Amino acid sequence: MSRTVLVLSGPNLNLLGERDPAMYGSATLGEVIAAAATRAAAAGLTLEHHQSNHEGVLVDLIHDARQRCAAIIINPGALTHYGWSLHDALATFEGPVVEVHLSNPAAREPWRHTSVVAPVADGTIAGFGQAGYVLAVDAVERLLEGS
Ligand code: CA2
Repeated sequence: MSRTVLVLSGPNLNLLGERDPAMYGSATLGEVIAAAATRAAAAGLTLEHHQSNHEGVLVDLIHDARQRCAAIIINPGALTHYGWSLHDALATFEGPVVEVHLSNPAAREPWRHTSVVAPVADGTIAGFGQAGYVLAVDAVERLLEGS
C-alpha cells in the first residue's frame, strides 16, 4: 500500500513568508512543507508537494494521485471558496482528504466562510498557522491507521 501523501497548495501560497506575516506567518512555503515532511517521515509517510496558481493544474494533480497516493492534504487558497472543480476531483479520490488553512477563514470576511472543499474532506484544520500542516499529517496518519 502506498505511503505517499500528496500535499497541494493553491494560488498565491508561493508568496508565504514574503508578505502578510500577521495573517499567514513568516515561514516560507518550503519551510512549512519541510516541517510537515519531518513529521510525516517519523510516521513512515512520504510527502509529495506541489503548488500551483492554476485550478486545472491542481485538478490534474488530484487525478494523478488516484490509485497512487494514500491521502491528500490540500490548502486550496482562495479556490477553497469557489473552486467547484476541486470539489469534484477530490470526490473521485479514494483515500483520506484533509483540508488545511493557515488562517481561520471562519473568523475573516463572510466570503471566506464557505468552503466548497469541506464537503469532500474528512476534516478541516484551520487557524493554527504552520502547525496546522503538522496536525494535518497527524490526522492523515490516524485516518490511514483506521482504514
Ligand atoms: O488561511 C489559508 O490558508 C487560506 O487558504 C489562504 C488563502 C485565502 O484565500 C483563504 O481564504 C485562506 C490565501 C493564500 C494567499 O497566501 C498569501 C501568502 C502571503 C502573502 C499573500 C498571500
